[in-house]
Amino acid sequence: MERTFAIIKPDAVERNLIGKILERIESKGFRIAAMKRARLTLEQAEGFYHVHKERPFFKDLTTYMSAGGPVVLLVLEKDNAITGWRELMGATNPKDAADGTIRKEFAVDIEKNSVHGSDSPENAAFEISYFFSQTEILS
Ligand code: DGI
Repeated sequence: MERTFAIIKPDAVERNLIGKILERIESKGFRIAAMKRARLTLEQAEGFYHVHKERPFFKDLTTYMSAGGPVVLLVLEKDNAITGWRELMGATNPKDAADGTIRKEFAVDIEKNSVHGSDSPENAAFEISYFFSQTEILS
């Protein structure tokens, strides 16, 4: 059993898509091990996306993820959860996302792309501990 970290981003929360996205997650066999709503501060968003700090879109991304509205933070569990959640999310740019993926169905554009998912075991461990304490995660 593997854990990954997911965010339902401001664009999806604002459009009342939390339930539809959770339904997709659960129907693919993921267990929701932890979940909370939050409004990120700019500092939290900058720390979370620190690997992108030299990228041209860093300021827009962190501003969007903080000032854009509340998000839903999730820990998901399943065999091969990291890869499985990346597959269900689809490509970063919804124009490139495969049919049947969450981003293909719901994302607005490359920035407002509705969901986040960890891309490696190291990043999953960092991202889960960035937002959740051990006592908040129930297998
Ligand atoms: O892991 P992903 O979310 O699929 O993609 P990533 O880790 O390469 O980038 C993180 C987020 O940064 C992505 O979900 C949206 C944003 N982003 C990535 N590339 C671009 C971008 N935003 C803009 N505006 N332009 C980009 O080229």
